[in-house]
Amino acid sequence: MKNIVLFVVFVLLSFSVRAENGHHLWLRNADPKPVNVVCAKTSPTLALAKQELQKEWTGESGASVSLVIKADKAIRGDGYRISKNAIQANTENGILYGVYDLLRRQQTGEVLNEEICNPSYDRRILNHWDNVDGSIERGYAGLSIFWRKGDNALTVTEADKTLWQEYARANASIGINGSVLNNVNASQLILTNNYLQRVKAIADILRPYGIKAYLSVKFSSPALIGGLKTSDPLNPEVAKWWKDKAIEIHSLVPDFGGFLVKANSEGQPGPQDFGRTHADGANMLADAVKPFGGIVMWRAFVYSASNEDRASQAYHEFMPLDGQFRDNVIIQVKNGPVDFQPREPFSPLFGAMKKTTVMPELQITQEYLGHSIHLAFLAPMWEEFLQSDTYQNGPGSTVACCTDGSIFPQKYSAIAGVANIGLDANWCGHQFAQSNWFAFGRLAWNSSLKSEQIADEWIKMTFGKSNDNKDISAIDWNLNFLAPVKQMMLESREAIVDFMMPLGLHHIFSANGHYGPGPWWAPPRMRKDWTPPYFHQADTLGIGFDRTSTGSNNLSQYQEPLRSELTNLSTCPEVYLLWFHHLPWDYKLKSGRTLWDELCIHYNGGVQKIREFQQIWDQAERYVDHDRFVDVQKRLRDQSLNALEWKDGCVLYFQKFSRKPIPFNLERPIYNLDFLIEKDTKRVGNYQ
Ligand code: BDP
Repeated sequence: MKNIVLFVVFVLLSFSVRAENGHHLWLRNADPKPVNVVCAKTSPTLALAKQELQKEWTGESGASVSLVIKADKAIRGDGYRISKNAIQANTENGILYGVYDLLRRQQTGEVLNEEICNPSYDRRILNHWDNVDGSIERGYAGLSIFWRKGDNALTVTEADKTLWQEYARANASIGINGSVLNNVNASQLILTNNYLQRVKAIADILRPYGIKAYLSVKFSSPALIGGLKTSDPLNPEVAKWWKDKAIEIHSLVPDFGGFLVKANSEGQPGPQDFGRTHADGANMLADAVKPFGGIVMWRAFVYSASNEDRASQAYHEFMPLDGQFRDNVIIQVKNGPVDFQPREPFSPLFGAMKKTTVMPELQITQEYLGHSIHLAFLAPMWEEFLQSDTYQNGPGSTVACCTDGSIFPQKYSAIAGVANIGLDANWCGHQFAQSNWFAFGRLAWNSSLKSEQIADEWIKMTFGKSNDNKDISAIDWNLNFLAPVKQMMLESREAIVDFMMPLGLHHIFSANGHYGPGPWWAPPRMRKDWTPPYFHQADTLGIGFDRTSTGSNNLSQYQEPLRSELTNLSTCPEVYLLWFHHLPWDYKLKSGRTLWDELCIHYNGGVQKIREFQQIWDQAERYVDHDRFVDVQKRLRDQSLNALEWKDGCVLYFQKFSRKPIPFNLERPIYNLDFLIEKDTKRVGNYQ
């Protein structure tokens, strides 16, 4: 009897824990009302649309909603016309997106008049850097949801299917319609039949949710698994091998989306191994997938150990090829020219390649923003990037406009985000990291959305139902939970920039973990462009990377008048100062203070912000379920400690060059530099 009681208690406990462990993401409606859904057609996708309405409806009780597929020129692609009681679209996916939108507006209380909503980008894709052994490159939320190792690695279980379906639903609810299922550092195994069978199983689950599967491929696959002597893209046998492979994939996955390729980058094979160009390689693959409507996303993340500024290399490699790519090739370009730093200017390739389709690649996983420990809401970073004016087609040529088809004629438009999803119960490691998955989908759908709105929606949907049993009024909740938490989210990325690398500093991480500070990190035999001193260039005279014409001249890759604005010290935004300029320690900033003092103030300000976030969150306890509250609270404490290490490490290290005091009104360092360096060396080894 005692055992039975214990068992019941255990079951109840595990249910309540499960209920609020974050697994339900932003899809956690608790109180649905009856609704009558009218839809003349039937299909798996329409059935889902209907079911979602019936399960989640919180509009007027007993209302009737009609779902209508009807051609309408004002509606583009998977867009829809939405009103309180009807959704009209050209496609089934459009109906599904309209349904999720309607439900979202019900939950967030947004007023809804009749409206047409069209997607900014046609292809809104997650890139999973998941390895076929189940590990995830730069993943901080557990192992892969798609792959695992071991004897039964390829057996598809019911648990797999459930998880993939939950994943698909979450994606569809925010408009994501593509998933690249494996790492850009791809294993050739993915193209073997055993693995393709599992790809088929995944694609079958994703399909009704309107999501296409894509694969990353290794360029040398023909030689590695096809028994060919070469993988030269101009060799007819190689081209035939890829054509046959595309046929095989399409026989299993009829709506297969296409390939993503990292070639001749960081040791990956590519066409240049055979004296061919990126265009030769990409076009050969594009021809293979063309008959099935597939695309090739060819990454521009290329750089070598040459003397050329790393920020300039991709432009030099790709610009001469502009116009040489097939129309189903898209060049996938990271937002910044270096590598997903907490802040970078946009890559000069945006808008510059006028005869080639270009798509942005964002990083949702927080490789450089504190992994799953730091609270970083990334929508402000992406908004800043998408709204940056490239001037490539006159003023107003924002990155968004240069990539979504509104300026350049292009057959496809696409945007990708490197996923932050793993097997962790809450999918993303940090509860707040879910907001970045959400934000990516929302911005991919509507690139002009404001971060504020996205944060507002996410908080309401994610935490709005937690206080069911508590006596908390809407006014109280809005004032004392929604407003401060939203403020915290909106300031969180800038706080990280401040305590890690303010004023345009970049890539001053220790070793390749990309987590803690390491401005000092420069093992003698390491490639110079992989060490922080290459990027910060601190010396007794000053600090920063000179990218003007007296330095690397990377600025010449930007269009006028932006080039002059960034070159001219009086107009260069201070957030990019040390990205583009090497400046003396006593250079005067707009505040009237010296560069050194201002640098210290930013580092200090970043630390103080995280402490403010702790105060905000501690006061949120009443409004959040216990598990999620404690989880976030713990991580904020760790973030506070990390921020302090960053500040003390960087300020004390740079002080060796500036030889100036830390402004006396700022908090004093509590760490010694030697201690931090030693701690770091112990952690990463000394790489001799
Ligand atoms: C870098 C990551 C590395 C990736 C690479 C890429 O550190 O793990 O493989 O980007 O994007 O940021 O290919």
